[in-house]
Amino acid sequence: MRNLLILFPVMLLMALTTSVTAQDQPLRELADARDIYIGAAAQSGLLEGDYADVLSREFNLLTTEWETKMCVTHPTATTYDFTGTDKLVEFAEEHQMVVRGHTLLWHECFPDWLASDDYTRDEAIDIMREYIHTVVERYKGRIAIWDVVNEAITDNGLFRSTPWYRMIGEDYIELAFRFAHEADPDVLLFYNDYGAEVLNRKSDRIYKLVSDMLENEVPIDGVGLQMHLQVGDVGDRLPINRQAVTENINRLGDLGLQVHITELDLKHPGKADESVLEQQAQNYRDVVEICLSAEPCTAIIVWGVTDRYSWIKDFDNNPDAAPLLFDEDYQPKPAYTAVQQALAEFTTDDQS
Ligand code: 9MR
Repeated sequence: MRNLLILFPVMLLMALTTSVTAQDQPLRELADARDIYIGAAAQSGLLEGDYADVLSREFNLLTTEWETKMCVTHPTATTYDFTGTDKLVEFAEEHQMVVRGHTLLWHECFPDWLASDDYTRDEAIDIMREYIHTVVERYKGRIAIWDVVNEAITDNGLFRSTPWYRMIGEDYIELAFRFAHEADPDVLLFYNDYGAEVLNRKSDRIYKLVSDMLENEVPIDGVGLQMHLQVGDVGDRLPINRQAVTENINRLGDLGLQVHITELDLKHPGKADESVLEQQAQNYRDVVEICLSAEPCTAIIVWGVTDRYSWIKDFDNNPDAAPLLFDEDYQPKPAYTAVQQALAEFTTDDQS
């Protein structure tokens, strides 16, 4: 009896602490407990004050938003510039965050010096090999995951006519993965694209691309689904159909690949009123639940820390765009709470 009397307050305290921490736990602690990554895209020029606090408190993974693209890292034929990437990698290391390097080959941010297409196939392959080796070897053991090729397939399921494609041909993709693997055999290598979340012509073509790569023993570890979505897109009967996304993730998983949700944000027209923010929160919850319910999905990465610096503002010419988890003043939005709750509470039993 005496034991029980002593134990009771201790148990009460434990129960209270558990319910409080479930509410207040940073996203990264909840994600760590599930052994998945929760990440954000980041920019080196912003790494101070609230931005740095929120980024390091909430996320266990950092993606380099634009400073590791070729036009930045290899601006002329004879020079490299790693200033921004170095700062991001140092910040991540200081805060025990994993780094996702984004991205080695992309048709945008393609350097002018290489843009003439005036190279033979062999010359282009040599340039690519030297470039990939230089970048990947520099961050060996520090950048754990690379988006090797970004957006190489069109919405119609064709090879996009990128400069690399024109200079080298279809096999530029597999060569890029082989060079990255040579440079760092331990790094995880991803193909990344948008609009391939559900089952459609594009995701079918990507599925074939990565299947062929695996058949040819090309080192590839995963596929990134960007998920630049619009509020109202995700749901059981909506364009980003939960079941279709889950099927898509699982078929990639059946090949032995991981899937990362790499660039998640949810835009909306005009200003976001309370009901838009609520719907946005529900959509964020949907995406997190999709990832948690599909075993191959091992990372959810939002495309920015705060609405203040989202790319959507410029892209949509909408100064009121609020597509992320934290508002302009770094306050958590309903979307944040939804992600937090889903990470804390979701079980596959919740699915109908
Ligand atoms: O958000 C990125 C923005 O800051 C850069 O100016 C831009 C060009 O480098 O790239 C944006 O990120 C893109 C990503 O790399 C690939 N998928 C689409 C993203 C939004 O355009």
